[in-house]
Amino acid sequence: MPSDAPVLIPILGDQLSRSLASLRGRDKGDTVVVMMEVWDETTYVKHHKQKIALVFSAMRHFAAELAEAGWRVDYVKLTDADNAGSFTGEVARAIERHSPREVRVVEAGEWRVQQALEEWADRFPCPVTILPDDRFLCSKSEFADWAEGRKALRMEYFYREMRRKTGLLMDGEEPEGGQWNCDSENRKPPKERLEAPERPLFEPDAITREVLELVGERFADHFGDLEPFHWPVTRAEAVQAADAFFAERLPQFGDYQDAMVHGQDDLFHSMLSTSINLGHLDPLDLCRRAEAEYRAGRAPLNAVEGFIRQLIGWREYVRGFYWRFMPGLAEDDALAADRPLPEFYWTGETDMRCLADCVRSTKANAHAHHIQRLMVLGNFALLAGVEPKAVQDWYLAVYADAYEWVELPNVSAMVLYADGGKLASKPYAASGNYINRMSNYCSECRYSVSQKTGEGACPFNALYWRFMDRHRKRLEANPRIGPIYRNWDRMGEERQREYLASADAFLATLEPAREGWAR
Ligand code: FAD
Ligand code: DLZ
Ligand code: SF4
Repeated sequence: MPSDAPVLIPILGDQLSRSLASLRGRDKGDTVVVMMEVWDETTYVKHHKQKIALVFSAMRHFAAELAEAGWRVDYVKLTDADNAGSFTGEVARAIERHSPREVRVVEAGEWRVQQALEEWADRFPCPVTILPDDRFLCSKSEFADWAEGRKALRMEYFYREMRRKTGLLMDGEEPEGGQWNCDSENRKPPKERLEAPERPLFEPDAITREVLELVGERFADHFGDLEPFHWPVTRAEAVQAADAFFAERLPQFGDYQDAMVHGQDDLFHSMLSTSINLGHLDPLDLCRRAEAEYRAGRAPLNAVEGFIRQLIGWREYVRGFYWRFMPGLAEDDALAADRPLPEFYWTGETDMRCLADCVRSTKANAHAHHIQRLMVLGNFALLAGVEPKAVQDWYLAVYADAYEWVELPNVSAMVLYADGGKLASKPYAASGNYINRMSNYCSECRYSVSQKTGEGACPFNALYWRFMDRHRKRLEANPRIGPIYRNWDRMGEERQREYLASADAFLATLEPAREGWAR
């Protein structure tokens, strides 16, 4: 190996941070960065077209910025004739081109990819160093220490640790305002004419247009609309999106965090998850900015605490949870759910207005907000007993912010209770009442939310009781659910039979998804 052999730094598509551990402090003259567009990553599930375009465009912009800053960047396009199709294949080719003295890579976000990285040391002729991804506040080992010996891993207690660790919204040893969690102040139903300020929409530049053309040609059979495409694809654009969120949406983010309005796809949400997950925005920076808005009196505590809780609470927590329970988490099926995913998850063709609107937004924008994902799309999959693998594939395929480390705990544990309750103290199961309270969907739905059984009744109502009845053995002892069974028992057998018959009749109308949508 020549004495001037460089260090090879592979950067994966969700590692687009200038302060990435593998780049930090490195001598540019002694380094080759390799970035790779590969078929394996685009097709391990058939991602929404906008997600592929977003990742490729962001990667190409990042490579150009690194090159402009003086780094030597070797960028492999999907269309390169010799493209090996996988990270391992492409790094092997890069090693042939550059004869590096070492490969240094930051650990992968997804278990699947990390397995491949861990084989590199045996496969390649030079040493391979895998660095921890320190863009997270809580390392994998810190989470494991926190989880050790606990029977239940409740996010709330983890979150308090993260508040103490960062000092965010702390008043000495106590939480600012006297309570850790303003969740109960994050549930205002939408007002008649609830309208959120427009968010910045980014027009595709020449790099993005080239990518859009590529995706349109090569991934035509993937789910979702490719255009209009307005995602931020650079750090500068992501910062602009964050600025607009803090200035215009944050103050009402708290009140309407759980609200849903037909046709309004993001309300007061930040729409920053894609930029955070790609590495363009640092979650801790965002939390500090949110806190500054509160301290300056420009945003109320319920908004700022709610936002910070999502980032240093839920986001960090699900990442720790993922690594603690993989690979088993992907196989969990505590409720033995075995129904195929209904076709309407892909087409949006259903008379259930709430579901149709959530799928519409998913298809058009590669996005739906949290309560749509949890309490409409997720709630239906839970109540109908859809098999976890099919639900996981769907969520991983359809959202522009989806990476397995964040998608899987949300889907398997939070939505489907497939982990048997390690994450949530009870299933997030709800009847039509909840959706009616938190949205304006029901007033124009062909189903009646107040009707409990029969052909015109909101299907969520009977499905809810069917779910409760089926899982009584497991759930009745749960102090948060047990009392619900008193209501069920009071109905009497005949009424119960009507509920169950209604649910079964509805389920019998569901068309299973055709093959080939997700994989
Ligand atoms: P905001 O409402 O503005 O929240 C701010 C930020 O908090 C988000 O950008 C995100 O980074 C973080 N956050 C909020 N909730 C969660 C959560 N439950 N878990 C982790 N981070 C959270 N988020 C993803 O980033 N990728 C996914 O693949 C993903 N899959 C999900 C699947 C299901 C079934 C559910 C219920 C939630 C999922 N989420 C996922 C979490 C959440 O829905 C999205 O992060 C959010 O909708 C993104 O929009 P936003 O940036 O406007 O979020
Ligand atoms: C999501 C994605 C896609 C669609 N394509 C690529 C790609 O071609 N090259 C790449 O480096 N990353 C891509 N990604 C993101 C990766 O899937 C992501 O970095 C890993 O899954 C993290 O473990
Ligand atoms: Fe959804 Fe039921 Fe309301 Fe229709 S009535 S929008 S199906 S909750």
